[in-house]
Order: sequence, then C-alpha cells, then structure tokens
Amino acid sequence: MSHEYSLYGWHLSFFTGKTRGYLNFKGIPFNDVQVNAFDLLYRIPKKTGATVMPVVKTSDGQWLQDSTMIVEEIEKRHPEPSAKPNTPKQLIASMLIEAWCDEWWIPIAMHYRWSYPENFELFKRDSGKALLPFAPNFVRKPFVNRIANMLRGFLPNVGVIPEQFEMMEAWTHKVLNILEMHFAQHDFLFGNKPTIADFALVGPMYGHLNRDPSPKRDLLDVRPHLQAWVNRVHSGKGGTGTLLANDEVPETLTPIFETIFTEFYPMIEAIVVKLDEHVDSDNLKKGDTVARTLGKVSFPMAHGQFSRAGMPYSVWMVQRIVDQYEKLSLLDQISVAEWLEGLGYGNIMNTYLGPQLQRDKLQTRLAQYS
Ligand SMILES: N[C@@H](CCC(=O)N[C@@H](CS)C(=O)NCC(=O)O)C(=O)O
Repeated sequence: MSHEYSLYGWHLSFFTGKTRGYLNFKGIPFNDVQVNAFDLLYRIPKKTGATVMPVVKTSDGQWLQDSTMIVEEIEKRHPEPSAKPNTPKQLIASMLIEAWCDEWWIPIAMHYRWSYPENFELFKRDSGKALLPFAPNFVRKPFVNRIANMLRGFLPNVGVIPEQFEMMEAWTHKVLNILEMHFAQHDFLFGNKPTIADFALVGPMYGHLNRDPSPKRDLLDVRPHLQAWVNRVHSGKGGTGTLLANDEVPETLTPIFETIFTEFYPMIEAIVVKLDEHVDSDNLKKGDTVARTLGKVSFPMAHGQFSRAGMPYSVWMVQRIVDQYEKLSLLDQISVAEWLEGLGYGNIMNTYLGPQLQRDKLQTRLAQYS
C-alpha cells in the first residue's frame, strides 16, 4: 500500500531510528523502505544532492533530507501530537539535547559498532539484504564489504582510535547510568510524552547500542529502564501523554546538561575557532560553502581530552537553538535564563558561535542574510 510518506533508511542507521520513532509517534502511516543500492547510489543523490539516509519522500513529490528538517516540516503539516514543547525551558532544553545527541554521540555509536567484530555479522546481513535484495550471497558479500570498509574509513576522522576507546567507554557508562536513573522515574525525558529530545536520543540508542549484539548485551540489557524507554520511543508510544507541569525540566537531567555545557559546548567552541580561521584564510563570503570538516579539535570527555575532526554542521545545530531563544518573548527568555543560571550556566546562550550558517545538505554555507 502506498502512504503519504515513505521513509528511506535502515534499522541500523543512527538518524533513521530518530526519524522512524518520530513518525511512529505522529501516528502517520508511512512506507518503511529499506534503502537499496539503486536508491542509495543513484535516486537519493539525484533527489537530495547527498548520498545519505534517512530521506522522507512525500506524496506531493518532495524529498526531505536531514532528520531535524524532516521533523520541522512534518510538525508544520501535522501539528498534533506535537513533538516540540510549547513552553520555553522545555523547548530550549529539548533542542539542546537534540543537538547533543545528533552531534556528540556519533563517535560513541560508531565505536561500539566497529570496535567489536561480534557486531559485523548483523551489519553485513542487514545491509546486504537491503542493498541487493535479489542478489545471491556471493554477489552481496564483496559489495557489503566495500560499504563496511568505507564506513570504517570514517572512524579515525570522528575520533574512534584505540587511544580514545577507554575514554569513550568511561564516558558512556557514566551517562548511561544517569539516563537509567532518570528513566526509573520518568517515562520520557520531560514527562509522559516524548519530544524531539527523546527521538534524537533514540538515534544512538536504537540502531547502535540496543541492536548491535555487543553493546546491547553489555550496555542496554543491564539497564532495563533505559532499554524499555528505547522500545517505547522507537515504537511511537506516548502520543496522548503530557509533559511535566509548570515547564519543569526534571532534576534527574541536571547531570546531562552538565555534560552538555562542559563537554559538548567546548567541542562547539573549538569548531568555531577553526571555522573563523577557515573563513579568514579562504576569504569566504556570504553564501559560500563551508568545508564539511575542518581539521582536529580537542575538548574534554570524561577525565580526558578527546580529539576528532570538527564539523561546522554541529555549530549550525547550536545556532538554531540561539535563533529559537531569540524568538522567545522577553518573559520566556528570562525564564530560560533563570533555569540556566540555576544550573550554573547563565551565559550559555551568549556563547560566541561564529558567522551565521545555513544548512546545505550534509554541509553548511555562510548565511546570505545575517
Ligand atoms: N544530520 C543528518 C545526517 C544523516 C546522516 O549522517 N546519516 C548517515 C547514516 S545514519 C549517513 O548516511 N551518512 C553519510 C555521510 O555522512 O556521508 C540527519 O540528521 O539526518
């Protein structure tokens, strides 16, 4: 049957899990299409300009790319049940968590998949069936090996190198424990209803940590509240629930915001330094494309200092939050500022974020009007 929307993605893909959980929550029937080789290498690049998943095709012929923008567009077309809080603290808090999940968790998710060979079989089986559904195994195998090698090739760039394994694992255990404690008390991040923050956190949790056999056994099976939450969010539960009253951001999330402000923000600020250098040295003008990666940046993680290639796209995700904050009424801005002040980061919305960026597929460009 053909529905209004078709989601092109794989179960093992980070951002497809985020998008599928969201579509399930909206109660919108959609075709769940496993991307095949023709789609991935020809149709999707032709329609979106990028070799990427997820993509959502609409019945009026649009191809939406980028999970954050897919959510934005579908929220406009189908406002209820809303995935965005309509109160200021929960709105900004959910956007902060969304940016953090999308941009910070990638090395963690990739590490737990690709540093443990136990996971490779599932990857090969799933991606082989999806890419070449009608081909015999001896044809699938070399093709899938090429894709797996290509993905492994990205690992050093995002910081997945043996010297940093221990740091990533110490960090992950700490943060998963915080989440386990939170979900022992709450069904979702902000109450009885999921928000964009829950869907974003399902990105690393569904396709990677709760599906790849090694992290599933070692990290999620031993944290039952977190695991039950992954299943709730991915299957679209909570549409009739409500967010916590009085715009409350639960205290159990305070250590998560601590992490966001002391680790994720330093990563963003380090990328901004590189971005300014790039704009200067390459004499970029408004509208020009910004490089997708900008060399190594270093920032705190757990008790160490983590290095990876900096991506201006991550800065764009945070600029969106400030843009949203600036659109709030003065009263609402004060309410957010007081919440941030209470956490000890009253100035975070004034962090210098470099020149205004616009998203351009998987990259950014310098905004035309800013
Ligand atoms: N920020 C995008 C990125 C999508 C993305 O990175 N998808 C991965 C698979 S989960 C991919 O196809 N990456 C290809 C690439 O980065 O070149 C989103 O929110 O959808």
